[in-house]
Amino acid sequence: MSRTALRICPLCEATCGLTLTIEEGKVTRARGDRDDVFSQGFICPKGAAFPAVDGDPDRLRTPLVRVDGELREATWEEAFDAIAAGIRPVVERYGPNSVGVVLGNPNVHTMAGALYPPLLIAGLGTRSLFTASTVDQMPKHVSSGLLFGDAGAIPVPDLDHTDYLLLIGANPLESNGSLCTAPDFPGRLKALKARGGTLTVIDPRRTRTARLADRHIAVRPGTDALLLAATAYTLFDEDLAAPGALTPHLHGLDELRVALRDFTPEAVAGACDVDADTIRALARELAAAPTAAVYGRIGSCTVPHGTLASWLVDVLNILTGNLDRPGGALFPQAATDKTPRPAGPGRGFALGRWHSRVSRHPEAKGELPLSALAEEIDTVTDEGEPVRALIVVAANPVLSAPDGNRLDQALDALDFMISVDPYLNETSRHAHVVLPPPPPAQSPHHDFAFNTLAIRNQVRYTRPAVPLEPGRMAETEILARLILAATGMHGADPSAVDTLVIDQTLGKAVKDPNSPVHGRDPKELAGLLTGENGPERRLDMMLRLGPYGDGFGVRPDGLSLARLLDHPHGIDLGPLRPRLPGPLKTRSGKVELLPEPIAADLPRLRAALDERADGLVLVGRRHLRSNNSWLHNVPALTGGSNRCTLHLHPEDAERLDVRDGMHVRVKGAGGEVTLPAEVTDSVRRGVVSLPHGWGHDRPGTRLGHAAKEPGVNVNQLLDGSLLDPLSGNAVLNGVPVQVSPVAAP
Ligand SMILES: Nc1nc2c(c(=O)[nH]1)N[C@H]1C(S)=C(S)[C@@H](COP(=O)(O)OP(=O)(O)OC[C@H]3O[C@@H](n4cnc5c(=O)[nH]c(N)nc54)[C@H](O)[C@@H]3O)O[C@H]1N2
Ligand SMILES: Nc1nc2c(c(=O)[nH]1)N[C@H]1C(S)=C(S)[C@@H](COP(=O)(O)OP(=O)(O)OC[C@H]3O[C@@H](n4cnc5c(=O)[nH]c(N)nc54)[C@H](O)[C@@H]3O)O[C@H]1N2
Ligand code: SF4
Ligand SMILES: [Mo]
Repeated sequence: MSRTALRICPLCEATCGLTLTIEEGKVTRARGDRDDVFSQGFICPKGAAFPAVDGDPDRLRTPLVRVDGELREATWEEAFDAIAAGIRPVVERYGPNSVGVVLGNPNVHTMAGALYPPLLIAGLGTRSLFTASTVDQMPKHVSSGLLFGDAGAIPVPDLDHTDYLLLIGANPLESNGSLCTAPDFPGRLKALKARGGTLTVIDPRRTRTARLADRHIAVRPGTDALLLAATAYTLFDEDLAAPGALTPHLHGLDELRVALRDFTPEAVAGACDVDADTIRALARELAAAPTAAVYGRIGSCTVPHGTLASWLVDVLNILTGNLDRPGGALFPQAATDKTPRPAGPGRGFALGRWHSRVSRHPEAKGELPLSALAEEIDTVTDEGEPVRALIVVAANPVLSAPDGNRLDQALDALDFMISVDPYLNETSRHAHVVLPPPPPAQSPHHDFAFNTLAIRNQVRYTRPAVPLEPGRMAETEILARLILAATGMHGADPSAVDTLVIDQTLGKAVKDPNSPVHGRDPKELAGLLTGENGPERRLDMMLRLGPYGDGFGVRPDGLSLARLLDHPHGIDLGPLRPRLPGPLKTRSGKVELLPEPIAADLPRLRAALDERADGLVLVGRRHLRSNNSWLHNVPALTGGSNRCTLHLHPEDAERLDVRDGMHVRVKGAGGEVTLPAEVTDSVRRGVVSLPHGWGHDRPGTRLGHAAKEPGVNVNQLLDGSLLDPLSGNAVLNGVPVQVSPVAAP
């Protein structure tokens, strides 16, 4: 007997709706759901491999607990007993900051990851929080925080309506898009061209995306902030700056003009290796396009001037009048967003409210740099306690963060470590307790994060496609029990966590004059919530209080969980619409064009005008059939062109006496790796490229397939000292390396 069930794909940010075929409790096939309101049937090779990802025999089935130095299968009760016994003494003896929390990328792809980690951090009261954001998009949060007063207010390019798209350091043909949720990104780029629009791509590699472009600018890695500053300069210089309807919402336009005056196209050309005419042409095209959207991603964030580049992306959107207008870059409005408050001054965005203990890195958005995790564990200072216990949820920093070898040793020295992870991998192998979440088919799904970054407002929810296997525990329950065990309430009913959140949220809402439930009785409202369990009731509450919600009966045709369950393929909430000044939470109530921390960082950018990399620099790359460090164990997604090789330009290869397929040694500040070279002119001269997430050759893991073709860990080339100072984001691109040929092993 076979049946089908719907499941939103969790394997990238595109959030496609899938139709799963289920035979005898196992997922045997995945197709695109043609009726999905957002993805309309699109699926990529990764989504098609959902059954293999879900059914990977190496996924852990039971918790593991370390006994006499060895990880052994255990019951859930034993695992949570061990957690309470392991964490509490550390908190009580050394204080809350001695317990670190590490959150990895899949937390934005699970309901559990959205709903529980904030409570874990608050419950512990720890400031030792490290997440994948500081090896990714933290610069964008910081620039949004400074410009708009809200680190979460990230404008999204209006892909389906724009006339001109400028993509900077993004390769959506492989990544399927990021901070821009758009099922079938490739199809949407082709549609842009088909309707006569223009695509410009800035990338040191001629990627599949760059091949689609009308103009490809192969910038020198790490210099985008200079290039964008010169583009903004040109808009002022040629009287092309025309914010139009945005003008009343702007503060600091004249100061911005003055601040950019040194960044002429001629001044930046040498550093960027882009001629001044190209930069002027880019500025003129942006200004002339009826609508245009500027968008930057990994290549613009994971670089020394990541925050400045991210800021300049929006500066260009603003100067050309394209922020907050259809066809430009707009702020989505998700169904679970908070009730919009009336426009006006807000509390603003603060940076550096505290600092890391060892290198004194400022916090950003409550986080410390993931690059600093190892030193926060292994270095003793006069001030404060090192991190002695670690709770890792859905993260593999041994591969995804700089200097994995040092982190490997640091993790080994911890008093206690917990991993919530389906795999025994490079990171979780150090844990004292491993808590495995069920595979995705057994988990419910709603995209709390990505709906706030989607190119169309829409809402979807899928219940588990297959019931939990015997012995499994839902990840929501795992995290709720983990919170209780780690905060001194071990053994309490896990639903108490959800009840607490619901009571607090409703208690606040009834006191908020802008809330649709102002003045009502929170107990009555809690009684109205529907859902089969705590997480569903919380989703119901958020939907009903949200901008499209039924307000608990105030707007009878508004959203609720029940309404959503009646629409299994989702509910479309329309195209992105202008929202300013609504999203602004700066103290001035305006867009702050030249915030003080940005102005203070400009001298560092000015100094970069004279920098010239004389040797090779390293950049990353992603492959369509991969996802960071954790899909290399699925045979259907490895092999072919998805290999860990060093891309090298033919002229560099010749100079170094390297031939295609030959092994090369790559050396960086943090170490060296040896791997095959692939000679290709898809990288520009002076640039080599290595994918991340590889290096599956450490002992004590259970990744049978990945270990056969382990690849090397690119992040071993980094020593963790290179950061964007404003955001604490790791510099992963534009890193100096040396390459030399070696005899094949
Ligand atoms: N050099 C270089 N390094 C990079 C990058 C780069 O471009 N270049 N990219 C960076 C970026 S953008 C990111 S986001 C980070 C990612 O860094 P991480 O978040 O550390 O890495 P992932 O490989 O995504 O691993 C996540 C972990 O989650 C586990 N997992 C998978 N599904 C689930 C689930 O449903 N629940 C739970 N609890 N766990 C799950 C996996 O087994 C894996 O151990 O890497 C960064 N590192
Ligand atoms: N298939 C697949 N999809 C993924 C992932 C994956 O690992 N595999 N990871 C997911 C995650 S966690 C994220 S954050 C997103 C990332 O999504 P994207 O940002 O689209 O990802 P990348 O493919 O790394 O594209 C970054 C591009 O920046 C270029 N680049 C490097 N340095 C510079 C520079 O200094 N300047 C400029 N202008 N460009 C530069 C690189 O050559 C590369 O082509 O992808 C997500 N989707
Ligand atoms: S594009 Fe992303 S969300 Fe869509 S099927 Fe592929 S991996 Fe899944
Ligand atoms: Mo990421």
